[in-house]
Amino acid sequence: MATVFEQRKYVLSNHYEQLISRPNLPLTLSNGVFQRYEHPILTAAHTPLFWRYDFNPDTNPYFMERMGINAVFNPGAIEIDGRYLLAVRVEGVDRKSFFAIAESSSPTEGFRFWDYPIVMPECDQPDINIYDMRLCKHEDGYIYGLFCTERKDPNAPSGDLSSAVAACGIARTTDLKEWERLDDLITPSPQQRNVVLHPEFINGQYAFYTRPQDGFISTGSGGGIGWGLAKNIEHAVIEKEIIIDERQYHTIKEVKNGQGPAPIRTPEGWLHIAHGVRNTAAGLRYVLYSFLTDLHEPWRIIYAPGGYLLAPEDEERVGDVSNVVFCNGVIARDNGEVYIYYASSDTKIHVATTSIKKLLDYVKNTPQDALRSFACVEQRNSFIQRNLSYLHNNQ
Ligand code: M1P
Repeated sequence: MATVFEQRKYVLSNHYEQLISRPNLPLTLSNGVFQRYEHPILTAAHTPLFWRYDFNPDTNPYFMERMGINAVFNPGAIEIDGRYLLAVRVEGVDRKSFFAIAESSSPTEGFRFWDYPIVMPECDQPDINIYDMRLCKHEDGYIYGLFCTERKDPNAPSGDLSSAVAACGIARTTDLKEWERLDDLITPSPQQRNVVLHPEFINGQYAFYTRPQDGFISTGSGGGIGWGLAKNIEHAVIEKEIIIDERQYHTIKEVKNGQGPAPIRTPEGWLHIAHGVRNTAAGLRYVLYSFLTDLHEPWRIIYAPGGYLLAPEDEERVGDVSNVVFCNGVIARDNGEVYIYYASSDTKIHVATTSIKKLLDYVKNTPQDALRSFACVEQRNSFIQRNLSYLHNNQ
């Protein structure tokens, strides 16, 4: 008769293989801007069993989970030689995040984690938690990973075990396996999160989208997506930081916002995906929005559609931090296809597919936020009127 160990190992291994090889079909209906899929592409259950279970029957006769994984979310993304690679934020049950690469030959299904998570070297001042890596293939030849490094606030009063300081960690690689850690980014702001490297030199310097913030959670006076240049990347210092996309009262980004992945180069400008946060009686709500910046001045917004591009829907709305979608990874292929990798509620990872052409159409033809109900009704009524007169004249 099979032992408990053998039975459990058999059942769990079968279930795991079924999950990993499950097809993921596009949903039938869409808004035409992007296409959602029926399943998340990665969940905690997709992490290898040998990350979580001791496979030795002598030391684990009940085949118990020894080192659980709580969630996988907020992945950076890159395509290398037709392989789709995600630098996933993996969170253990101990609350600590780390990075691990998941790979597939398909952009929408079949992602498997590499055997080992990334060993990210530490700086002189060790990180307590690292997360949300933005991958950027820079024109200097390296792949950079910019991420949030979080450490306990040294000035927190005794007894305050929550206050933390967020900064931008920088590392580079050529193969996503060996990483060289560089100095953390220095900026005029006390804290930073959601910092993203621009893929090209600007005036011979490294260019960054930033998100200055006064505190760990609250952006305080430092709201908005910022922009700054640094002379070198090994000891990157931004001396002058400007805000290029401000938070705004009673919009989807009234509380905070942040650049998502590195922007996508298109013939008409740089396409950006970002997240905006508003307050509700049920807490913060995170949505994705998009805008276009000038090709030669990537800090200057030339199209800013009003409202959100993608908001949490159905099961995406529930998780460790509910009512959140967050994106720090996108793959834009040479043939114009775009894969938006987004996480829901700090718990799992999904893909939405679209194209450069569709996103350009979206950013150019979606009206700007009119900012007042009266103006929004005017905007919508003129839209309805154009539609009705078109329908009337073309029946
Ligand atoms: O919990 C939602 C998100 O909160 C933070 O983002 P922001 O700094 O914009 O508020 C990050 O911790 C992010 O990882 C998380 O998904």
